[in-house]
Amino acid sequence: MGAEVSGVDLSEPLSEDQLRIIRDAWTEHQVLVFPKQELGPETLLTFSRNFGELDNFSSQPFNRHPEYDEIFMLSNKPIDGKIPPGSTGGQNWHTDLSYTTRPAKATLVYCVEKPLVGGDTMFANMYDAYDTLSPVLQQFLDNIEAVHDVNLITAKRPPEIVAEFARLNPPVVHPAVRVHPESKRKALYVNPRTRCFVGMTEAESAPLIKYLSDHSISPKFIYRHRWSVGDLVMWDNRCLTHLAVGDFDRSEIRHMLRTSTMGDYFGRYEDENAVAEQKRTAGDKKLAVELSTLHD
Ligand SMILES: O=C(O)CCC(=O)C(=O)O
Ligand SMILES: [Fe+2]
Repeated sequence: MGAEVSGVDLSEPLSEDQLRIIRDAWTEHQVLVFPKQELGPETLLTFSRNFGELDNFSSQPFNRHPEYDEIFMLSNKPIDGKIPPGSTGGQNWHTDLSYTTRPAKATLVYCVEKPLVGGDTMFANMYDAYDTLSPVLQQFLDNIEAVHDVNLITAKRPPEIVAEFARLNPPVVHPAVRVHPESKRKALYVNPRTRCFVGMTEAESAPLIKYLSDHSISPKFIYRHRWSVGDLVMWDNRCLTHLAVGDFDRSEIRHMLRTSTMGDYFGRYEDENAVAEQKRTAGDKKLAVELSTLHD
């Protein structure tokens, strides 16, 4: 896992040949690092679109780029004197947007500014995590689903943002093991943001989720990226988990731009009826507002 790609300028349009080489290398290595790139929001978006339709981060009530819906800011750089609420670090191991019904495929992060020491990103290989389980546990996991819950994100954020984040993202169900559409390999899709297995109690699920989460971050399954300014790192959320290490001096700036491509796979809400009801009442309220403006 992890490969460095040199000899390409990502701010320029790429040929089909170059893109094929990048896509193949990505399938083979899961994390690609493109050092010494000079990208702005527009060129980052153009490059990212080569790997799929971009998420507009409507699931995120914070840290969105003021001009570009499809860019999320991983940044502790003050805006109008205030540090953004979702600033990086202090999170748990996860795979991007697993708390939505359409989890991310690729995530691309471009490093604009970084602290002198720390602020690395670590990646755990969920193919290896799966492959090294006993056949009996593999078979058990192959046949079950798990609930992913945004409330299990451990990041320090103001309570009103946490509440809005949860309102936007009701719990969802995904298989505990996913087959990667390109490599055809099985990858474990359980991590510390998994609340329980479908059909099992939380008490029954918790020790297994903890075991799998701990097992999947064995040092031999890890690539740790130590950032340099100008790095573009692109990873595959279908077969990896990652962690933004929150060990840096917060008086220093860590400023990165992120895009994510939307996955081809769809999960479902844990409680479809409650979500339909929530949408219906939200729709009713909107209709009431529209009608009242009509009458005015
Ligand atoms: O800041 C990082 O290194 C990664 C942050 C992250 O995990 C995310 O945005 O999903
Ligand atoms: Fe992430």
